[in-house]
Amino acid sequence: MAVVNLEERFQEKIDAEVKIEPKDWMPDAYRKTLIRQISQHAHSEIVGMLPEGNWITRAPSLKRKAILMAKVQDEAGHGLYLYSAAETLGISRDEMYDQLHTGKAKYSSIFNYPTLTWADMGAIGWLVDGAAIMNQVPLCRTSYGPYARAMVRICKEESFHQRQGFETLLVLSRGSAEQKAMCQDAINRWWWPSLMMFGPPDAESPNTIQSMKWKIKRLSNDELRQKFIDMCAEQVKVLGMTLPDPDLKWNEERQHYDFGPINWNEFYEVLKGNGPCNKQRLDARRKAWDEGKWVRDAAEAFAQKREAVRKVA
Ligand code: BYC
Repeated sequence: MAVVNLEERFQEKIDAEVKIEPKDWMPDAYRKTLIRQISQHAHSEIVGMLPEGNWITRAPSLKRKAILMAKVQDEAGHGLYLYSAAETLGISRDEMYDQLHTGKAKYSSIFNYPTLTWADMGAIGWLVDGAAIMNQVPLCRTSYGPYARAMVRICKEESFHQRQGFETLLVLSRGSAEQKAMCQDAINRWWWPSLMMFGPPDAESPNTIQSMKWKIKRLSNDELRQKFIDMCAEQVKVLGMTLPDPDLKWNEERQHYDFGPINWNEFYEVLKGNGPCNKQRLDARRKAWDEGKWVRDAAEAFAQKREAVRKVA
């Protein structure tokens, strides 16, 4: 069949909400976009373990430690589902890791910021996981079957993560003057980077139009960002805290909150590798890869041994 026809039939399937599965024909650009997005998403989960992992040994109680450990483990699990989903598109896990370690593949800008106090664990849960869910719930209906199915479970876990973050902040917000100040400071530092998680403004987003046509993305970067701001502007009142934006104001006509300018220069600098922790994060991932070599070698040797026994039997 001519490629034009194949492309037309492919788009018809998408328009009819039929999921695309690994063995189906798909345009090269669709495959490439998905590999880019899913692998970037997987890398974000794995790198995202680092800022929180930093606080496991310093959690203020055994209960908080157990919760934080479970959350960080969930993130490892999310990374693994996503790497598996990307593999169905014909890229190997080693290739993806290599792209991360050589700086060829991106991961979410948010994980290049430091976690300075315990309140950051709450702010990450509330704001970072909150932004992640806002972005990822529509991905449960994304057009590529394996990605959509991975997202269902991920979203369930993310929603627990968000609640535990909010609860952590709620406890601090009702605590001593120092705890209140720590809570406000964490919100101040994480607010603007969280808004950048949704990606550049629609007018500067090279991928959005095509990704929406293919129903990889269901909502644009700006639409999701606005939904997130509307949600947080209300939730922050429950905490008795404020968001660090003097221009944040309910707009009756738009039925949305207006907000102040986002520093896109900072976003692009972080993407270029110039954020506060880019080097530290990549170094940690490369070190983990190098130090894990003996585990990979042992697993490989064991698999070969078992295969040899199976052949003899
Ligand atoms: N950070 O055309 P655009 C998590 C890149 S993990 C870095 O709008 P697209 C969690 C973009 O890749 C959260 N790069 O792109 C884990 C593109 O560059 P390339 C991660 C960004 O793909 C642990 C360029 O900018 N979530 O939830 O249409 C603990 C132009 O952008 C960012 C996902 O990955 C950024 N923030 O839209 C807690 C969700 N934004 O690749 C939480 C899945 C943009 O062309 N991904 N770029 O060189 C998506 O939904 C979309 O990929 C994005 C960007 C909305 C992020």
